[in-house]
Amino acid sequence: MSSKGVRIWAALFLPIAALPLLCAQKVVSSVPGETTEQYEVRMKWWRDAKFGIFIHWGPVSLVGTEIGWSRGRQIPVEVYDNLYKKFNPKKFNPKEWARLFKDAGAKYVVIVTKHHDGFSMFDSALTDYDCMSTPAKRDFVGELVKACRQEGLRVMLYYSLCDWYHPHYLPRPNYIQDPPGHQRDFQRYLEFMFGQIRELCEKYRPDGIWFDGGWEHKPQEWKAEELLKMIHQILPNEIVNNRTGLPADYDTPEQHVGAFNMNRAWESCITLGTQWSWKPNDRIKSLRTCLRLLLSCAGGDGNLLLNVGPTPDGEIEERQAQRLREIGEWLKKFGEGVYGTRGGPFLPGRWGSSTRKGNSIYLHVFNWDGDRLVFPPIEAKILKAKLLSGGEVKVVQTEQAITVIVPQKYHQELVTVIRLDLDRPAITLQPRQGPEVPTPKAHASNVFQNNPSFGADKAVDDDETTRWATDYGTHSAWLEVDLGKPMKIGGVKILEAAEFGERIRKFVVKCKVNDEWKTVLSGNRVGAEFSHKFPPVTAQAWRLEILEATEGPTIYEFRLLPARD
Ligand code: H79
Repeated sequence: MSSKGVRIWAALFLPIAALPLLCAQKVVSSVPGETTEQYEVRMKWWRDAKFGIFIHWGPVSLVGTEIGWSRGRQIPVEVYDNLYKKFNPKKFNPKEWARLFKDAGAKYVVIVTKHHDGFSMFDSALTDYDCMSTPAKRDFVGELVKACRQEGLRVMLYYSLCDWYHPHYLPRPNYIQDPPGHQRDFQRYLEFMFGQIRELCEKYRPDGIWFDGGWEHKPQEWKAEELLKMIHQILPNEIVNNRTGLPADYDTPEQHVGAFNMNRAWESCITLGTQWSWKPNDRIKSLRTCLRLLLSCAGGDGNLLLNVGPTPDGEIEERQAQRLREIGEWLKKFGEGVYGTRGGPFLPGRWGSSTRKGNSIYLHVFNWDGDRLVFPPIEAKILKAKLLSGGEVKVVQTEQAITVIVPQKYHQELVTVIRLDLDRPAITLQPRQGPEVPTPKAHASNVFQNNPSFGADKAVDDDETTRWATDYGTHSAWLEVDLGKPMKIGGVKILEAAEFGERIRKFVVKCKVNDEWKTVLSGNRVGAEFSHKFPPVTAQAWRLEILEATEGPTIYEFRLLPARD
């Protein structure tokens, strides 16, 4: 039987006394022959951390386009490759950055040392295309590593295997023309790459390497096994991600939350804005969304690696910095349900997510079914329930269900946190479905090119990265929402995709009472974020009527806020 087969079989039938035996089994990891127990010891800090910060920074930040990808596309190669001569981040203060990451509640950072564009942000003896050739002449990576360590943060280094700058990298990017007679020799690139990774390990002694850009070659072509062996010879406890093409220690879903998985470590990397490297006037995700991402990752037994893109001056812009501090403030109050937890037992969903530690289950609730949530039953007895975010919670446990009741006035706009204390370790519970909450149904007068990616439902999916859009030339439109049952609503929040212009110039919000549409709110501009409270009304059907728009209106979120009185 395969080792995976043994593990699944064992998990189902073996008594707890057999656990040490289980741990002797081999695991899929970056260290050949490692046992599950050895793997878990090596991964412990990373598993407990739950939250890390990703940093994408380089000469490209001067032009504000995407790192790596904009070379030879939006930015001509000759321009891109000479940006480093002007890269002089006068305000770069690594201690301030490290303090900010610490204040955000992050436990580790991942620093881009070389992206696909080939520029080394560390002092490399193997190339002059590095930070020491900038007017700043500073080892940005080195300074940052030191400052982060001083704040007690773990440090991992990002390294792109693909390198579209190196003269011996293959395949040659189609926007590059080699001088006549130049023969590319991939082996020479590999020597350079191995050399740089050796430099990173020996010089900065990171806690892990975060590879990227492996998709242009098979792991064998990268000599990935040899690469991991070299890394572990220098640093035996190193953690390595899966992007050499070998599975190594953990999976890396990008720009989305990974699926629930207790058997394989994973980390979602997600941008705080919409781009990896600095983009001026970028849209920054709301605090609610950031917490939702963090808690969905934790609830799925994964980590969140949240990306910041510092400015060309060397600052983390105030809007990003503020969001990080807000996350940190929240974590100071509610971190006990995040750090050191495992995901489950209830699967994450629209309702929220759950984590567990010791004898406790933490429920992180984002959406309710009225004043309650109905969970499937669990084998353990609930001894106590506490509403950590303030107020009173009532829990009714039967053989059929667990009903968690919290009066609407205690529902938090960010997230409501409940701790259930059990009569046994929460980790003994098998994962199971979470509660169902009604999903609003939406339809609209017009959808951009009838494209479902811009459908009316995108305005009520509680995801501010997707939007409802209308056709060009649309100057009025409506969006109708059916909540599934009558709900007492006390306000709205509307997020317009204002980066395309504040198109809405006149609108009303209506609800259907006794078969008649009643106006509860009227206004002019909406903009990036519009919130308004009104006297509570109980209704099932709601409408946003856009009476005047300069161009086809488009909306990320139309959220009806439950009345809290
Ligand atoms: O470093 C970050 C990204 O630059 C890098 N991985 C994260 C951590 C990455 N490398 N490749 N990809 C992401 C996939 C890229 C896809 C796209 Fe594109 C790049 C979509 C838009 C820009 C290529 C260019 C495909 C469409 C345009």
